[in-house]
Amino acid sequence: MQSTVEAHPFRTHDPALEPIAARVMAGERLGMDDGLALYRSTDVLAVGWLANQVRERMHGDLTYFNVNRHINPTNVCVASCRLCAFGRKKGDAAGYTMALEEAWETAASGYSEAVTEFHIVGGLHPDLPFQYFLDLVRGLKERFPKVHIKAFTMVEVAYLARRAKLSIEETLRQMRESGVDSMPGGGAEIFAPEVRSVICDHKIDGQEWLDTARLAHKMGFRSNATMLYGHIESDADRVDHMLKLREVQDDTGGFQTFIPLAFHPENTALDHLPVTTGLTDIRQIAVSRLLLDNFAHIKAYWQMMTPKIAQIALRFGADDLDGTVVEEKIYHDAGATTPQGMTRKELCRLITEAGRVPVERDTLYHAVTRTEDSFLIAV
Ligand code: V47
Repeated sequence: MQSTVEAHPFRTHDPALEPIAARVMAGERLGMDDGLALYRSTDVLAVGWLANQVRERMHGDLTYFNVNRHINPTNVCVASCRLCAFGRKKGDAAGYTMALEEAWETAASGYSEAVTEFHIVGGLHPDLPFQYFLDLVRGLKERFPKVHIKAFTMVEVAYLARRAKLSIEETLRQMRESGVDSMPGGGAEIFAPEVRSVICDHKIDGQEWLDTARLAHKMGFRSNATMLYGHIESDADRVDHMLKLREVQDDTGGFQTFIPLAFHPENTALDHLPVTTGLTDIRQIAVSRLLLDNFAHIKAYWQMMTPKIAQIALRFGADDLDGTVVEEKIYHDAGATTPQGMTRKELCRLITEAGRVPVERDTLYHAVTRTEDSFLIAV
Protein backbone atom coordinates (compact mmCIF):
# COMPACT_ATOMS: atom_id res chain seq x y z
CA MET A 1 0.00 0.00 0.00
CA GLN A 2 1.41 3.40 -0.98
CA SER A 3 2.41 5.57 1.98
CA THR A 4 1.10 9.12 2.09
CA VAL A 5 3.89 10.26 4.44
CA GLU A 6 5.74 12.50 1.91
CA ALA A 7 2.53 14.08 0.66
CA HIS A 8 1.51 15.28 4.15
CA PRO A 9 4.39 16.64 6.24
CA PHE A 10 3.83 16.35 9.98
CA ARG A 11 2.97 19.55 11.83
CA THR A 12 2.46 20.03 15.56
CA HIS A 13 2.53 22.72 18.19
CA ASP A 14 3.93 20.17 20.67
CA PRO A 15 7.75 19.92 20.41
CA ALA A 16 7.68 16.64 22.39
CA LEU A 17 6.00 14.98 19.41
CA GLU A 18 8.70 15.95 16.86
CA PRO A 19 11.24 13.21 17.68
CA ILE A 20 8.45 10.66 18.05
CA ALA A 21 7.08 11.59 14.63
CA ALA A 22 10.53 11.18 13.09
CA ARG A 23 10.77 7.66 14.52
CA VAL A 24 7.24 6.71 13.48
CA MET A 25 7.91 7.89 9.92
CA ALA A 26 11.14 5.85 9.87
CA GLY A 27 9.22 2.77 11.07
CA GLU A 28 11.13 2.66 14.37
CA ARG A 29 9.75 1.23 17.60
CA LEU A 30 8.49 3.51 20.40
CA GLY A 31 9.06 2.97 24.13
CA MET A 32 7.74 3.95 27.57
CA ASP A 33 8.74 7.64 27.41
CA ASP A 34 7.21 8.01 23.94
CA GLY A 35 3.99 6.43 25.16
CA LEU A 36 3.82 8.87 28.07
CA ALA A 37 4.47 11.83 25.74
CA LEU A 38 1.66 10.67 23.43
CA TYR A 39 -0.78 10.46 26.35
CA ARG A 40 0.27 13.85 27.72
CA SER A 41 0.46 15.77 24.46
CA THR A 42 -1.93 18.70 24.09
CA ASP A 43 -1.95 18.07 20.32
CA VAL A 44 -4.27 15.06 20.09
CA LEU A 45 -4.91 15.70 16.40
CA ALA A 46 -1.20 15.33 15.68
CA VAL A 47 -1.12 12.08 17.70
CA GLY A 48 -4.09 10.85 15.65
CA TRP A 49 -2.49 11.97 12.40
CA LEU A 50 0.61 9.92 13.17
CA ALA A 51 -1.46 6.85 14.10
CA ASN A 52 -3.41 7.25 10.88
CA GLN A 53 -0.15 7.23 8.89
CA VAL A 54 0.71 3.85 10.43
CA ARG A 55 -2.82 2.56 9.87
CA GLU A 56 -2.76 3.57 6.20
CA ARG A 57 0.74 2.19 5.73
CA MET A 58 -0.53 -1.19 7.00
CA HIS A 59 -4.05 -1.33 5.57
CA GLY A 60 -4.71 1.66 3.32
CA ASP A 61 -8.43 2.36 3.62
CA LEU A 62 -9.42 -1.26 4.28
CA THR A 63 -11.54 -1.64 7.41
CA TYR A 64 -12.44 -5.05 8.74
CA PHE A 65 -15.62 -6.13 10.45
CA ASN A 66 -17.25 -9.46 11.13
CA VAL A 67 -20.70 -10.92 11.52
CA ASN A 68 -20.61 -12.49 14.95
CA ARG A 69 -22.82 -13.38 17.86
CA HIS A 70 -21.91 -13.09 21.53
CA ILE A 71 -23.05 -15.88 23.84
CA ASN A 72 -22.63 -15.54 27.62
CA PRO A 73 -23.63 -18.95 29.03
CA THR A 74 -23.62 -17.81 32.68
CA ASN A 75 -23.20 -14.66 34.72
CA VAL A 76 -22.61 -16.57 37.95
CA CYS A 77 -19.07 -15.77 39.01
CA VAL A 78 -16.85 -16.37 42.01
CA ALA A 79 -14.62 -13.40 41.26
CA SER A 80 -16.67 -10.32 42.37
CA CYS A 81 -14.44 -7.94 40.40
CA ARG A 82 -14.99 -4.30 41.29
CA LEU A 83 -14.83 -3.42 37.60
CA CYS A 84 -17.72 -5.67 36.67
CA ALA A 85 -21.51 -5.17 36.59
CA PHE A 86 -22.20 -8.49 34.85
CA GLY A 87 -21.19 -11.14 37.40
CA ARG A 88 -23.56 -12.44 40.09
CA LYS A 89 -22.84 -14.54 43.16
CA LYS A 90 -24.25 -18.08 43.23
CA GLY A 91 -27.78 -17.90 44.67
CA ASP A 92 -28.39 -14.29 43.55
CA ALA A 93 -31.87 -13.94 42.02
CA ALA A 94 -30.39 -12.15 39.00
CA GLY A 95 -27.95 -14.95 38.29
CA TYR A 96 -28.52 -17.18 35.27
CA THR A 97 -26.94 -20.27 33.77
CA MET A 98 -28.04 -21.56 30.39
CA ALA A 99 -28.87 -25.22 29.97
CA LEU A 100 -26.92 -26.55 26.98
CA GLU A 101 -30.05 -26.63 24.78
CA GLU A 102 -30.71 -23.02 25.71
CA ALA A 103 -27.18 -21.95 24.75
CA TRP A 104 -27.49 -23.73 21.39
CA GLU A 105 -30.88 -22.06 20.79
CA THR A 106 -29.39 -18.67 21.69
CA ALA A 107 -26.72 -19.27 19.07
CA ALA A 108 -29.38 -19.73 16.41
CA SER A 109 -31.77 -17.01 17.48
CA GLY A 110 -32.38 -13.38 16.74
CA TYR A 111 -30.48 -12.81 13.56
CA SER A 112 -31.12 -13.23 9.87
CA GLU A 113 -27.58 -13.05 8.56
CA ALA A 114 -25.29 -16.06 8.76
CA VAL A 115 -22.76 -15.46 11.49
CA THR A 116 -19.18 -16.56 10.95
CA GLU A 117 -18.19 -16.41 14.63
CA PHE A 118 -19.56 -17.25 18.05
CA HIS A 119 -17.84 -15.23 20.76
CA ILE A 120 -18.35 -17.11 24.04
CA VAL A 121 -17.37 -15.78 27.46
CA GLY A 122 -18.97 -15.94 30.88
CA GLY A 123 -18.59 -15.90 34.64
CA LEU A 124 -16.31 -18.16 36.66
CA HIS A 125 -19.06 -20.51 37.83
CA PRO A 126 -18.25 -22.37 41.08
CA ASP A 127 -20.08 -25.60 40.13
CA LEU A 128 -20.29 -25.98 36.36
CA PRO A 129 -17.81 -28.70 35.39
CA PHE A 130 -15.28 -28.32 32.58
CA GLN A 131 -17.33 -30.95 30.72
CA TYR A 132 -20.27 -28.47 30.45
CA PHE A 133 -18.08 -26.09 28.44
CA LEU A 134 -16.66 -28.87 26.28
CA ASP A 135 -20.20 -30.14 25.58
CA LEU A 136 -21.40 -26.60 24.86
CA VAL A 137 -18.71 -26.12 22.22
CA ARG A 138 -19.06 -29.61 20.76
CA GLY A 139 -22.83 -29.11 20.41
CA LEU A 140 -22.31 -25.78 18.65
CA LYS A 141 -19.84 -27.33 16.23
CA GLU A 142 -22.28 -30.11 15.41
CA ARG A 143 -25.08 -27.62 14.71
CA PHE A 144 -22.96 -24.90 13.05
CA PRO A 145 -19.93 -26.66 11.57
CA LYS A 146 -18.86 -23.62 9.53
CA VAL A 147 -18.96 -21.11 12.38
CA HIS A 148 -15.64 -20.25 14.05
CA ILE A 149 -15.75 -20.63 17.83
CA LYS A 150 -13.82 -17.93 19.69
CA ALA A 151 -14.29 -18.97 23.28
CA PHE A 152 -13.06 -18.47 26.83
CA THR A 153 -10.66 -15.80 28.02
CA MET A 154 -7.26 -16.66 29.50
CA VAL A 155 -8.90 -16.09 32.91
CA GLU A 156 -11.58 -18.71 32.19
CA VAL A 157 -9.02 -21.15 30.80
CA ALA A 158 -6.90 -20.86 33.97
CA TYR A 159 -9.98 -21.20 36.21
CA LEU A 160 -11.34 -24.24 34.34
CA ALA A 161 -7.90 -25.86 34.48
CA ARG A 162 -7.72 -25.36 38.24
CA ARG A 163 -11.22 -26.74 38.82
CA ALA A 164 -10.65 -29.74 36.54
CA LYS A 165 -7.20 -30.30 38.13
CA LEU A 166 -5.60 -30.23 34.70
CA SER A 167 -2.57 -28.37 33.39
CA ILE A 168 -3.29 -25.30 31.26
CA GLU A 169 -1.85 -27.19 28.30
CA GLU A 170 -4.18 -30.18 28.77
CA THR A 171 -7.15 -27.83 29.28
CA LEU A 172 -6.36 -26.04 26.03
CA ARG A 173 -5.88 -29.36 24.26
CA GLN A 174 -9.32 -30.59 25.34
CA MET A 175 -10.86 -27.26 24.36
CA ARG A 176 -9.36 -27.56 20.91
CA GLU A 177 -10.58 -31.15 20.58
CA SER A 178 -14.14 -30.06 21.45
CA GLY A 179 -14.09 -27.36 18.74
CA VAL A 180 -12.64 -24.13 20.18
CA ASP A 181 -10.86 -22.40 17.29
CA SER A 182 -9.40 -19.29 18.94
CA MET A 183 -9.69 -17.15 22.05
CA PRO A 184 -11.04 -13.70 22.78
CA GLY A 185 -8.91 -11.04 24.46
CA GLY A 186 -10.85 -10.38 27.68
CA GLY A 187 -9.67 -10.55 31.25
CA ALA A 188 -6.38 -8.77 30.62
CA GLU A 189 -7.65 -5.56 32.30
CA ILE A 190 -4.42 -3.83 33.42
CA PHE A 191 -1.42 -5.97 34.23
CA ALA A 192 0.06 -3.67 36.93
CA PRO A 193 -0.43 -5.61 40.22
CA GLU A 194 -1.36 -2.59 42.37
CA VAL A 195 -4.23 -1.70 39.98
CA ARG A 196 -5.28 -5.30 39.45
CA SER A 197 -5.54 -5.81 43.21
CA VAL A 198 -8.20 -3.07 43.32
CA ILE A 199 -10.24 -3.71 40.16
CA CYS A 200 -10.12 -7.52 39.92
CA ASP A 201 -8.29 -8.99 42.89
CA HIS A 202 -9.58 -12.55 42.46
CA LYS A 203 -8.54 -12.96 38.85
CA ILE A 204 -5.26 -14.53 37.72
CA ASP A 205 -2.46 -12.00 37.84
CA GLY A 206 -1.10 -10.24 34.78
CA GLN A 207 1.85 -12.60 34.41
CA GLU A 208 -0.45 -15.65 34.39
CA TRP A 209 -2.64 -14.01 31.75
CA LEU A 210 0.43 -13.40 29.58
CA ASP A 211 1.84 -16.90 30.19
CA THR A 212 -1.50 -18.52 29.29
CA ALA A 213 -1.71 -16.50 26.08
CA ARG A 214 1.89 -17.38 25.23
CA LEU A 215 1.22 -21.08 25.73
CA ALA A 216 -2.03 -20.97 23.74
CA HIS A 217 -0.21 -19.28 20.85
CA LYS A 218 2.59 -21.86 20.99
CA MET A 219 -0.06 -24.60 20.74
CA GLY A 220 -1.33 -22.96 17.55
CA PHE A 221 -4.28 -20.93 18.86
CA ARG A 222 -4.75 -17.34 17.78
CA SER A 223 -6.16 -14.92 20.35
CA ASN A 224 -6.98 -11.28 20.85
CA ALA A 225 -5.79 -8.93 23.58
CA THR A 226 -7.61 -6.21 25.48
CA MET A 227 -6.85 -3.47 27.98
CA LEU A 228 -9.40 -1.92 30.32
CA TYR A 229 -8.68 1.78 30.74
CA GLY A 230 -10.35 4.83 32.28
CA HIS A 231 -10.54 3.72 35.93
CA ILE A 232 -7.69 4.06 38.45
CA GLU A 233 -4.75 3.24 36.20
CA SER A 234 -1.99 5.72 35.31
CA ASP A 235 -0.64 6.54 31.86
CA ALA A 236 2.46 4.51 32.77
CA ASP A 237 0.28 1.48 33.65
CA ARG A 238 -1.34 1.63 30.22
CA VAL A 239 1.98 1.90 28.41
CA ASP A 240 3.41 -0.92 30.52
CA HIS A 241 0.38 -3.10 29.65
CA MET A 242 0.83 -2.57 25.93
CA LEU A 243 4.61 -3.10 26.05
CA LYS A 244 4.08 -6.43 27.85
CA LEU A 245 1.66 -7.52 25.12
CA ARG A 246 4.14 -6.40 22.47
CA GLU A 247 6.83 -8.54 24.09
CA VAL A 248 4.66 -11.68 23.93
CA GLN A 249 3.73 -10.82 20.36
CA ASP A 250 7.42 -10.60 19.41
CA ASP A 251 7.78 -14.14 20.72
CA THR A 252 4.60 -15.77 19.33
CA GLY A 253 2.90 -13.59 16.71
CA GLY A 254 -0.36 -15.10 18.00
CA PHE A 255 -2.33 -11.94 18.80
CA GLN A 256 -4.62 -10.86 16.01
CA THR A 257 -6.08 -7.60 17.21
CA PHE A 258 -5.82 -5.27 20.20
CA ILE A 259 -9.04 -3.91 21.70
CA PRO A 260 -8.84 -1.04 24.19
CA LEU A 261 -11.96 -1.18 26.39
CA ALA A 262 -13.18 1.96 28.17
CA PHE A 263 -14.38 1.37 31.71
CA HIS A 264 -18.15 1.79 32.23
CA PRO A 265 -18.65 2.49 35.95
CA GLU A 266 -22.44 2.23 36.27
CA ASN A 267 -23.65 -0.63 38.52
CA THR A 268 -20.08 -1.52 39.52
CA ALA A 269 -18.32 -1.06 42.86
CA LEU A 270 -16.37 1.77 41.19
CA ASP A 271 -19.44 3.78 40.20
CA HIS A 272 -17.99 6.95 41.72
CA LEU A 273 -15.53 7.16 38.80
CA PRO A 274 -16.40 9.29 35.77
CA VAL A 275 -16.91 7.77 32.32
CA THR A 276 -14.18 8.34 29.74
CA THR A 277 -14.57 11.17 27.25
CA GLY A 278 -14.58 10.84 23.48
CA LEU A 279 -11.14 12.41 23.25
CA THR A 280 -9.68 9.92 25.74
CA ASP A 281 -11.15 7.07 23.70
CA ILE A 282 -9.76 8.18 20.35
CA ARG A 283 -6.38 9.08 21.85
CA GLN A 284 -6.25 5.56 23.32
CA ILE A 285 -6.87 4.10 19.87
CA ALA A 286 -4.09 6.25 18.43
CA VAL A 287 -1.53 5.42 21.15
CA SER A 288 -2.35 1.71 20.75
CA ARG A 289 -1.67 1.87 17.00
CA LEU A 290 1.62 3.69 17.59
CA LEU A 291 2.99 1.46 20.37
CA LEU A 292 1.80 -1.95 19.13
CA ASP A 293 3.86 -2.04 15.96
CA ASN A 294 3.70 -5.85 15.79
CA PHE A 295 -0.11 -6.09 16.04
CA ALA A 296 -1.77 -6.27 12.64
CA HIS A 297 -5.07 -4.78 13.83
CA ILE A 298 -6.48 -2.27 16.31
CA LYS A 299 -10.17 -2.79 16.99
CA ALA A 300 -12.73 -0.11 17.82
CA TYR A 301 -15.38 -1.87 19.88
CA TRP A 302 -18.43 0.23 19.02
CA GLN A 303 -20.50 -1.28 21.85
CA MET A 304 -18.10 0.31 24.28
CA MET A 305 -17.17 3.57 22.55
CA THR A 306 -20.50 4.20 20.72
CA PRO A 307 -20.83 3.88 16.95
CA LYS A 308 -20.11 7.61 16.52
CA ILE A 309 -16.76 7.57 18.33
CA ALA A 310 -15.88 4.21 16.75
CA GLN A 311 -16.36 5.82 13.35
CA ILE A 312 -13.96 8.64 14.24
CA ALA A 313 -11.51 6.03 15.58
CA LEU A 314 -11.25 4.71 12.01
CA ARG A 315 -9.29 7.89 11.21
CA PHE A 316 -7.20 7.72 14.42
CA GLY A 317 -5.53 4.34 13.94
CA ALA A 318 -8.29 1.71 14.09
CA ASP A 319 -8.80 -0.60 11.09
CA ASP A 320 -11.14 -3.12 12.70
CA LEU A 321 -14.72 -2.87 13.99
CA ASP A 322 -16.43 -5.42 16.22
CA GLY A 323 -18.97 -6.73 14.84
CA THR A 324 -22.70 -7.43 14.65
CA VAL A 325 -22.57 -8.91 18.21
CA VAL A 326 -26.43 -9.27 18.35
CA GLU A 327 -26.80 -9.39 22.12
CA GLU A 328 -24.20 -7.69 24.32
CA LYS A 329 -24.51 -8.12 28.09
CA ILE A 330 -21.26 -7.11 29.83
CA TYR A 331 -21.36 -3.42 28.83
CA HIS A 332 -25.11 -3.12 28.97
CA ASP A 333 -25.17 -4.32 32.57
CA ALA A 334 -22.65 -1.52 33.20
CA GLY A 335 -24.93 1.15 31.76
CA ALA A 336 -24.04 1.16 28.04
CA THR A 337 -26.78 2.88 26.03
CA THR A 338 -25.55 1.68 22.63
CA PRO A 339 -27.72 -0.77 20.65
CA GLN A 340 -27.18 -4.43 21.55
CA GLY A 341 -26.33 -5.35 17.99
CA MET A 342 -25.87 -3.86 14.53
CA THR A 343 -26.56 -5.21 11.06
CA ARG A 344 -23.94 -5.80 8.43
CA LYS A 345 -25.47 -2.98 6.41
CA GLU A 346 -25.22 -0.49 9.28
CA LEU A 347 -21.58 -1.40 9.92
CA CYS A 348 -20.77 -0.91 6.23
CA ARG A 349 -22.44 2.50 6.32
CA LEU A 350 -20.37 3.60 9.33
CA ILE A 351 -17.19 2.53 7.56
CA THR A 352 -18.01 3.99 4.15
CA GLU A 353 -19.07 7.33 5.57
CA ALA A 354 -15.69 7.51 7.34
CA GLY A 355 -14.14 7.35 3.86
CA ARG A 356 -12.94 3.77 4.35
CA VAL A 357 -13.51 0.52 2.48
CA PRO A 358 -15.42 -2.18 4.39
CA VAL A 359 -14.13 -5.74 4.25
CA GLU A 360 -16.17 -8.45 5.89
CA ARG A 361 -13.69 -10.85 7.46
CA ASP A 362 -13.82 -14.13 9.31
CA THR A 363 -12.21 -14.45 12.74
CA LEU A 364 -8.79 -15.13 11.21
CA TYR A 365 -9.05 -12.06 8.94
CA HIS A 366 -9.75 -13.84 5.68
CA ALA A 367 -12.15 -11.86 3.50
CA VAL A 368 -15.66 -13.34 3.41
CA THR A 369 -17.53 -13.47 0.13
CA ARG A 370 -21.29 -13.77 0.43
CA THR A 371 -23.90 -15.13 -1.88
CA GLU A 372 -27.55 -14.15 -1.43
CA ASP A 373 -28.53 -17.36 0.38
CA SER A 374 -25.57 -17.18 2.80
CA PHE A 375 -27.50 -14.48 4.63
CA LEU A 376 -29.86 -17.06 6.04
CA ILE A 377 -28.72 -18.44 9.34
CA ALA A 378 -27.60 -22.06 9.30
CA VAL A 379 -29.61 -24.02 11.84
O1 V47 B 1 -12.57 -8.68 30.32
C1 V47 B 1 -16.11 -5.87 32.19
C2 V47 B 1 -14.46 -5.69 30.28
C3 V47 B 1 -14.20 -7.50 28.97
C4 V47 B 1 -16.70 -3.83 32.38
O2 V47 B 1 -11.63 -10.54 21.89
C5 V47 B 1 -15.82 -3.97 31.32
O3 V47 B 1 -12.71 -9.86 20.14
C6 V47 B 1 -15.99 -1.77 30.90
O4 V47 B 1 -13.01 -8.80 26.36
N1 V47 B 1 -16.83 -1.56 31.92
C7 V47 B 1 -15.00 -8.49 28.16
N2 V47 B 1 -15.47 -2.96 30.59
C8 V47 B 1 -15.18 -8.00 26.73
C9 V47 B 1 -14.03 -8.38 25.87
C10 V47 B 1 -14.13 -8.28 24.40
C11 V47 B 1 -15.05 -7.46 23.82
C12 V47 B 1 -15.13 -7.40 22.42
C13 V47 B 1 -14.31 -8.17 21.63
C14 V47 B 1 -13.38 -9.00 22.23
C15 V47 B 1 -12.52 -9.86 21.37
C16 V47 B 1 -13.28 -9.06 23.61
O5 V47 B 1 -15.04 -6.42 29.24
C17 V47 B 1 -13.71 -7.90 30.34
C18 V47 B 1 -13.43 -6.56 30.95
O6 V47 B 1 -12.17 -6.10 30.54
N3 V47 B 1 -15.46 -5.23 31.24
N4 V47 B 1 -16.88 -5.04 32.90
C19 V47 B 1 -17.21 -2.56 32.69
N5 V47 B 1 -18.02 -2.33 33.71
